Amino acid sequence: METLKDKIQVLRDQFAQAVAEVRDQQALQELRNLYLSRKNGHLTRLFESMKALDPEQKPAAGQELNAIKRHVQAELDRLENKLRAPSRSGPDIDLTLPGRVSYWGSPHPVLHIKERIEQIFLRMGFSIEDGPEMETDFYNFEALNFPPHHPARDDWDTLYIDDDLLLRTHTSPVQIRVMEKRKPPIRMINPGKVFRKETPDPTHLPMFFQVEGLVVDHGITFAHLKGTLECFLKALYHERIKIRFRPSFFPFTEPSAEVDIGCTVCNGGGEECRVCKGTGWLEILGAGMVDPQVFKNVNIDPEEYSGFAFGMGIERTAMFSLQIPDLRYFYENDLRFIRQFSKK
Ligand code: FA5
Repeated sequence: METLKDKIQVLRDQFAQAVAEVRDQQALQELRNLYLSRKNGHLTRLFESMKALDPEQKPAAGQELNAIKRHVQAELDRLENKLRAPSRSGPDIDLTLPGRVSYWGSPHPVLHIKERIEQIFLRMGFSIEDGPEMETDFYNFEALNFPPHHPARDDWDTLYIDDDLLLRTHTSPVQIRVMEKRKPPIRMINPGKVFRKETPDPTHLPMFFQVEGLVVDHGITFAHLKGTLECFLKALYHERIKIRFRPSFFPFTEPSAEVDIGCTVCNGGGEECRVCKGTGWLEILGAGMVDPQVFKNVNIDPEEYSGFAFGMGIERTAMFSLQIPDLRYFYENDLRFIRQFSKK
C-alpha cells in the first residue's frame, strides 16, 4: 500500500515538473491554487489524509508534510520574484534605441538674462542691493521728487493697497533706501519685481522686472553715465550694437534720457518689423543725473556729490536679446516656449 512518504515523493516530483513549465503570472497562480488551495489543493488533501493515521504516526507525518509545504511555498515565491523582475534579454528590449532623456529644468529665460546683467555689473564693481516690493508713497514717489498731486505720478499706473501703501511701480525707491543707509561712494544695482495697473500687450506687462542702477561720488558726469551704459549694452548684446540717447523727463533725474538700441530683430532695415514697428530702434531704459533735490531728501550735499541713475526693463532686454515678438509669452507657463531656451 502507498505510504504517506510515497505520496509526498510523488507530489514533490510532479511539482518540480510543473514549476519548470510556468512561463507567466497566470500559470503561476494556477499552480499555487492547485497545490495550496484550502478547498482542494494537493497539499491540503494530504494534510487531511493524516487524520486516518495512528496517533503515534502523526508527529512524524506532520513534520514531513510541513517540510513539503514550506518547499512548495518557497518555490512559488522564488518563481514569482523571477517573473516580476525585468527580463535582461529577449526580444522586447532594443539596446540600440537611444535612452529617454528626462527634462531637468533650467532657469527661466528672464531670470537667466537677469543673472547675465548682474554678472556684467559685478565685473564693473557694482554691488547688488535689495528692496521691498510693497512700498510707501514716500519712497515710491515723494522722496523721488514727486510731490502729492504731481502730474508725473499719472505716468505710473499705481496699484494702491491703502492711502499710503502701494506695490512699487519701479525699482527707483531702492535708490533712496540705499542713500539713506550709506554715504557715497555708491555704485549699486537692484534687480526686482515691479507692478503697474496695465493691460498686457506685446510690450507691456502688469508685473515685470527692472534693474535699477545708481552711482554717486565726487565729480560724476553724464559722460560716466554714457560710458557705463555703452560698456554694459555692448557686453550684453554685441560690440557693434547701436545706442541712442533721447531727451526725456523723470522728476528724480535732471537731465533725463531714454536709451534705445538698434533693433536686434531687423537690424534697422525692416519696415514691417513687429518688434521695433519699423522704427529701427528699441527703448530699453530710462536714465539721468540724480536731481539735486533727491540728494537733499537723503541728506547728501549736492554741492559735494553728483551721480547718475538708470532703470531698465528685464523682460524687454530678454525680448530683444532672444528676439521674442511678445512679452506675454514669458509668463504663459507654456513649457514648449520655455524649453527652447534650456541649455540641455
Ligand atoms: C522708470 O521706471 C524709471 N524708474 C527709470 C529710471 C530710473 C529713470 C532711474 C531715471 C533714473 P520707465 O517707466 O520708462 O521708467 O520704465 C523703465 C523701463 O522699464 C522701460 O524702458 C522698459 O524697458 C520697462 N518697462 C516699462 N513699463 C513696462 C511694462 N509695462 N512692461 C514691461 N516693461 C516695462
